[in-house]
Amino acid sequence: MPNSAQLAIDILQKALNEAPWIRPEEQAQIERRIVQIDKRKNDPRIFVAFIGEKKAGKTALVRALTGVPLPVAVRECTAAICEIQVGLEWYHEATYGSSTPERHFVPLDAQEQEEHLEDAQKNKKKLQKEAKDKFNLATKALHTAQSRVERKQEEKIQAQENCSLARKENQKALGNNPWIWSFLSILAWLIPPIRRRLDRIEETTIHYEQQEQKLAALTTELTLYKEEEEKKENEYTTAEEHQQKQNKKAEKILIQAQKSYSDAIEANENKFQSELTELIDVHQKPAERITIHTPNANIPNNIVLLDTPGFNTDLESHRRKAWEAIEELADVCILVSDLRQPMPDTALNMLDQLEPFCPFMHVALTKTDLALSEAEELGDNPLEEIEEAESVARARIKRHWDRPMNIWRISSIEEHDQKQTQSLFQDFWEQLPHNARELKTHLLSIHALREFMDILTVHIQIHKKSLSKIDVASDLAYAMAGQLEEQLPEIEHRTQKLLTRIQLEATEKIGSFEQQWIEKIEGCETKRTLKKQWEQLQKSMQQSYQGVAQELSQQLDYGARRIAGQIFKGEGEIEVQGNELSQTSTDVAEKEDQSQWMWTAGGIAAGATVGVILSSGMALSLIFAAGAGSMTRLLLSPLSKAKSNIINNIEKSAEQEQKNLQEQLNNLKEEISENVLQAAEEELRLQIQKREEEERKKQEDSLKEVQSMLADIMSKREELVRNRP
Ligand SMILES: Nc1nc2c(ncn2[C@@H]2O[C@H](COP(=O)(O)OP(=O)(O)O)[C@@H](O)[C@H]2O)c(=O)[nH]1
Ligand SMILES: [Mg+2]
Repeated sequence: MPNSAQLAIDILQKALNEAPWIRPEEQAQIERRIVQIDKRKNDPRIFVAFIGEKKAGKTALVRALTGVPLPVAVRECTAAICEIQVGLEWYHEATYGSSTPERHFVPLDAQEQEEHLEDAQKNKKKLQKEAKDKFNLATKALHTAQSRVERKQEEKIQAQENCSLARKENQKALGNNPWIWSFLSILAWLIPPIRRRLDRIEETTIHYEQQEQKLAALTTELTLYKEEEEKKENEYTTAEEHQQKQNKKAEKILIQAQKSYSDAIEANENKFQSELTELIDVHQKPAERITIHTPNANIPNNIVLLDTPGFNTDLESHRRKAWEAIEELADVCILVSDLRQPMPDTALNMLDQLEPFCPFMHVALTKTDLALSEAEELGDNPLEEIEEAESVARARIKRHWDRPMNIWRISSIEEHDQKQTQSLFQDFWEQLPHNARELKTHLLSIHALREFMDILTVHIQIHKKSLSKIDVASDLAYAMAGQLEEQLPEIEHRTQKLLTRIQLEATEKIGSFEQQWIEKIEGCETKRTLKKQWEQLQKSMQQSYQGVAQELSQQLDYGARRIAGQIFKGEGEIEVQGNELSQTSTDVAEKEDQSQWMWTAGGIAAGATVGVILSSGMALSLIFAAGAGSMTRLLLSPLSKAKSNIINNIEKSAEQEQKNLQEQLNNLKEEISENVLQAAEEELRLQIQKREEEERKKQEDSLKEVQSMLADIMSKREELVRNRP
């Protein structure tokens, strides 16, 4: 496995782990690249992809090169990615979507027919041998009979000669007058020459008769032999006819067996072809990918041909499929284009897209046969027209692809064209660069890093944009602060309610002090205790009034802050929604019950001053208290009179203090409302500012993070680019 692949996978994986802000679709894209690169690791095969516009003739070319019966049509046809390689037997398997094959080729069983065929072949041999043996025997018997006849004929000729010699001898012995010898025979005993002559005659006659008998016997024998020969001849003819008949019979059986075997083979071929059509044709139920094995393609084992749907197909999913296959698999691309309209713009654009993925690209200009005949029909010079078309193609490609490449002119349909195309590609297969695969992996790795860099660049832009957007968010917030002002009547209303409540409380509190003081005065039994008590009371009255004023001002502060909180929260009226701020205020609302929610930070300026204002009004009440007259005068009066005098003073003082508090609180109404509003605004501003700063810091930090990641990947990529295999 080339180092670049593992290096790229490691870089991408690490970056993905460190970048939780990557969006799901970006993550999916990077993970897809990782899978693509990873898949290439253990696959040594070189993939040659046939790409181009629909109907350019890609499938027809692959078909011509491999003999695989891929569906070809005048209309757009190929909808699946087809991987074709050499195998021991015809085979295909289809994958739909997931990576496990879902359908594969199961051939029809042709074993029975094959056995039949073998039997018929054996039977033919046996019958032929039997008939031949018989025929040979008959031939041999005939030959024997024939040679016997020949020999007998020779013997007969010899016997005929002997016979005629014997007859001549006999005639010679008899002389010219044979009849005389019967007369002379009586004289034979007297005359020795006659006797000798007579002996001679008798001897030659016997010899002659013997020879004649012999000849007659031979003639009979020859007749028999001839008859025998004739019989053998008949037998021979029968044997010959038998042999011919047997041969014919065996031949017939064999032909039948051959036919049913080839029918079975054809049925399988048809099945294979129709299944392929079903799996590939746009109009049927095409699979995603199909792997096809062919036993008789003349391509090297380590090469896979890839037929793809046209990249200008109307179906987006097919375009994507074709493109993904090219990205992931194509080590070498063959751009197929109709010679009659060579290299249209879509094809040229494809070249630009291919560049980062494809180390080697070549061009096949198809349908040369059609171009030739069309030129001929138009009365043009066909060869010139073709040369012209090729040079147009070459010129157009040149602007988009400057690496070395082949440009072939081919035809894919007629058998002789297919043969020529095959032989044209033969050299090409043999000369495929051995590092094509490694180079492609390298390119893909570099491209994947580039893609990640693009994603990071987009993130940097997004970060920068949202940094400037923080101001926009605060603009919005300030606009809402303006809205707060509109809440003034509401604030005043609530403040009035608060004041009324506090006034009531003040009255109650002072009333209860008054009660206590009066009880204390009334409880004095002597003038001495009365004096002491009154002196103490005068001191503590100031403290008590101060205490009440402080408590009230605390309540006022608390109440004002609550109003500020309620108004700021708006209780549904002013809600800061659609930006960061609303989230924060919701968070707060979640933490605290709405009715409890109050202004916590900052404080209400009114609250801080109220205490002072309230207590500064107290002087008059104290003077009223002191207005009870001098202690000596008091003590000179009878005890009961003194007590009622003091009590009177206490009542006046408390009344004055209540009045004083009420007046002051009434005067505070506007100021408090105003302060509530200001505080709310100030608080809003502070919070916005704080969050804005936090947000800015966060964004700046992550911007820095993305920038450093980008720089890191960029340098690693550059290193990878330098170390091209
Ligand atoms: N005469 C002729 N027709 C061809 C040739 N190549 C393809 N065709 C026809 O062009 C049409 C489209 O071919 P096909 O291979 O399906 O195109 P693809 O979409 O690029 O795969 C079909 O009707 C083919 O028969 C060729 O070399 N000569
Ligand atoms: Mg096709």
